[in-house]
Amino acid sequence: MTRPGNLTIERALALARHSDSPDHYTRLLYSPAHRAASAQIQAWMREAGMTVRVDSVGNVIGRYEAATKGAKTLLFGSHFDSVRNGGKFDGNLGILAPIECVAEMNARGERAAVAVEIAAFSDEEGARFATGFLSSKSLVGQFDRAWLDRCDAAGVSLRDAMRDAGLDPEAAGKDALDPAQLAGYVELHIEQGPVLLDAGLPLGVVTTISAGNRHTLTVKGVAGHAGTVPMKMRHDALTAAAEMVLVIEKRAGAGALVATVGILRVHEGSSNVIPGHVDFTLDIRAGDDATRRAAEDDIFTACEVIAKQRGVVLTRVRQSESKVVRCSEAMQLRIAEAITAAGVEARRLPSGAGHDAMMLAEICETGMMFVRCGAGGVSHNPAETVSVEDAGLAVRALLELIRRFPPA
Ligand code: HGY
Ligand code: MN
Ligand code: MN
Ligand code: MN
Repeated sequence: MTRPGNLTIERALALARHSDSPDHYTRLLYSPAHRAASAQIQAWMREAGMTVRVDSVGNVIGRYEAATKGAKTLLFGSHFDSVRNGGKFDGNLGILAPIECVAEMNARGERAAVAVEIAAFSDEEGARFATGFLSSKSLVGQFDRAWLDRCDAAGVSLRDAMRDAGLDPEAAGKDALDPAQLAGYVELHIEQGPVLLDAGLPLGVVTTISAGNRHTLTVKGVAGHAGTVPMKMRHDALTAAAEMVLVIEKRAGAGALVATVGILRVHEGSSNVIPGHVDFTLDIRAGDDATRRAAEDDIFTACEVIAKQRGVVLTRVRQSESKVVRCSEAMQLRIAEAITAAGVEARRLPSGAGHDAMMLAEICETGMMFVRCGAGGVSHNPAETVSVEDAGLAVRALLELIRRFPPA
């Protein structure tokens, strides 16, 4: 085996060159770069001795047979779409490291007691259609056909984008996995935070995955001439939204949750027009659902008061919701044993980020293994980085996990 982790890191950097933008890494669902990345992942899976299929929403699923026919399947996976101007390892690492493992086993003619599948999910971030976890939801039978009518910023519907990508929207979501075939799901992912870095540890075992709701809030005021309308007579949609954004930040600062306004759009904006129509996104997360719900109630009540005071109209849509997920104890133990066998202390920690594992947890024993993030633990940022050593230890630990997995 070449130095474990080398192949994974090299390929992550190569895969990031399939980007929608020439000057930073962005890969949105079904874009030309997304399709090129899909083809590249398929080629690497075949090279590793896997058979490959592409499902109804563009998930790429590689399969490496077990030593005996009829064995259950241990599924690995993560996503190959990205946020805008993202990091090269978010998602991709959880596809490429398991491929390196299978390539190593294949080179030795080695088979495990379970079949190994790797799912490269086509859309986890939801950056194009605001449909978080679309493709893992589809794989667990939760595809929402209403998503087909959602449009991206250019007005292209998911339905048309699927057709352009050679997929049949009518077939979307009709090929969910059979849970009875699964021995479990394990997602390798970068931590996207500083905990392992601060602890001086390369790998971790995820205990819970915090849940996030995503909303779009729309503020309608009165557009007007920037030069003639006195300040006191304005119903400025943008200053109302700005006050709401600061209220959101203040409420989240009250503790035990995080809230982010990642996108704010002034519709038909001009420098000499008082904004009449603004919308903004709200991503709100907490370690438990009750805390998050209470914060949502407080925030929406406070925003309504601001709207009334400023004579603007506030409407809101919840784009997606997810519940806090506890990784299965059995899988946490298996992952911890594998990490220990790779010669590393197995630290347990929660995940503040959401992951496809949240969806798979609904149908099978699910766990996650974290890899230390360099550069201060930053992620969703081009500075995101992982060392070859840590990727190598992750490959070693995953191989231990596969080799120890009992015939289910
Ligand atoms: O938003 C998240 O937590 C993940 O990166 N989709
Ligand atoms: Mn992400
Ligand atoms: Mn991710
Ligand atoms: Mn994720």
